[in-house]
Amino acid sequence: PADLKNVQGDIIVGFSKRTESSIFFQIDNAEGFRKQLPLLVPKITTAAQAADDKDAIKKHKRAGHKDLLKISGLNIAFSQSGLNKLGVTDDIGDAAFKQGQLANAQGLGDKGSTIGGKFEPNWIPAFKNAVHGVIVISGDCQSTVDERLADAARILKLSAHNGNCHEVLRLDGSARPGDEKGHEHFGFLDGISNPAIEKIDTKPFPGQKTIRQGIVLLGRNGDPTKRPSWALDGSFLAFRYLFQLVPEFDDFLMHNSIPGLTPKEGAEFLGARMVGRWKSGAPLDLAPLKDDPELGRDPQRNNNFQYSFPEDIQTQDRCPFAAHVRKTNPRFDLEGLNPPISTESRHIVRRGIPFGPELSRQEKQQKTTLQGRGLLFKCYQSDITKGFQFIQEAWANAPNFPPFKPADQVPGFDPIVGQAADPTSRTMSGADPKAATTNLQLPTEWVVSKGGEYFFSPSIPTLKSAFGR
Ligand code: N7H
Repeated sequence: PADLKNVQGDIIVGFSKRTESSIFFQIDNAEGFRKQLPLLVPKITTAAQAADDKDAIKKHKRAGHKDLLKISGLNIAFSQSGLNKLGVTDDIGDAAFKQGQLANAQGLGDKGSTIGGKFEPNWIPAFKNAVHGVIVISGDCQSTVDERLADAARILKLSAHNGNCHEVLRLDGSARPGDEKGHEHFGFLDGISNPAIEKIDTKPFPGQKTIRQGIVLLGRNGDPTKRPSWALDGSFLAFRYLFQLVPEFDDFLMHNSIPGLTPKEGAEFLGARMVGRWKSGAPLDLAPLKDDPELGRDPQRNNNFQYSFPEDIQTQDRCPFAAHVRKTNPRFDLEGLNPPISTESRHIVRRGIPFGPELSRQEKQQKTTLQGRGLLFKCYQSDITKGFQFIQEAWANAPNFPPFKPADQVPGFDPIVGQAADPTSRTMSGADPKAATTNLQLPTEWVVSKGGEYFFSPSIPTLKSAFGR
């Protein structure tokens, strides 16, 4: 098994964070960069340190302190073009990573236009040019992050003029304020369900799936692919810059409020049916009719479901087949088949953070987004082709998934992140449990992709030896 001291900390433990910045860079001087990289290693947060930080925060809270403990984390990862630039050209064995996200944009369903036979996604310019790597820095506040960044920039010679590398984009995320802490911008509690990793997360919560280390770490048990030796204990990071149209989402819920309830309750119910959880986090599979905030916040119970109630298997009574959490982690929908279809290799470790301001009064009144906000989506896996890319393309964007449902109830698209080539086909069934065969027409998109990239987050020994070169 992997030694926690050898693995970057955001992968298998995760940073404790109020705020997080991602600094995307291009390498200008490969030789200089390789020389400096080992010097950055003492500044990199390992999984062992991230675990200690978590314990320290728990103790700090338990001791009754109200202030935030000063904590930060720093990790680094490289795209295929970045590895090429560094002269690291061995085949790492993941088609999606090697291709890069820009070439995958159309496959993922991102919107764009075809110019001269070539597809151009509606992405921000930075992601349409080469991004060689990303430094991810988290902390209790912005000044902690800035301090760590200044340190890393000095070591790597990250500079606009005559450095080894220069910044092409910086994206800042932060937890939402007050009671919305831990909730994403549509208002739903996030970060509830992540897989437990064998021999690392030894006390999984009820219902939490334990996966082999090789599903997240390259070269470990469960990773069937032949990898270069420098890839051991690294992980792929899929980064997505996803904007969320919050007032438009809220307005849709009000307009399509589920009948038989007050308009507000019906809107809330519809939102829950789309996500598969109530805003509190309570899963529909356990609380199908009414929110249960206590269940939502209880880690002993809020993940302990499988879509395995007898009535789940052929109906959408408790949770729509297309609900975001059911689409992206179908549990018993595949593992309960005879013979079972294993979902182990489809698991990803999610580490996103929201970005952008709270809704303004004007946005609420006009029911229109006027300021950019959304999710800096990040997930780790040992294979992007089997993980993020597969979940997006073969599940969220696939109307017939999950399989074996009543013939008149095609699940439809994941209403949150499912992307349809033809927007008129973007529908879901089962939004209203009392009219499960009715297809609800969804707007073209509420989650708008403005770019992203696939990165490889190397082990500590590999960083120390600058990929053994
Ligand atoms: Fe999703 N949301 O607010 O609706 N997600 N997600 N996600 N997501 C989850 O269970 C959301 C996105 C997964 O194990 C929750 O921890 C939003 C992408 C997976 O039961 C909520 C965006 C992909 C899970 C959201 C977004 C995924 C999951 C419930 C974009 C992969 C775990 C909290 C802006 C392609 C499912 C929780 C499980 C959970 C939302 C993106 C995947 C509330 C707003 C792109 C695997």
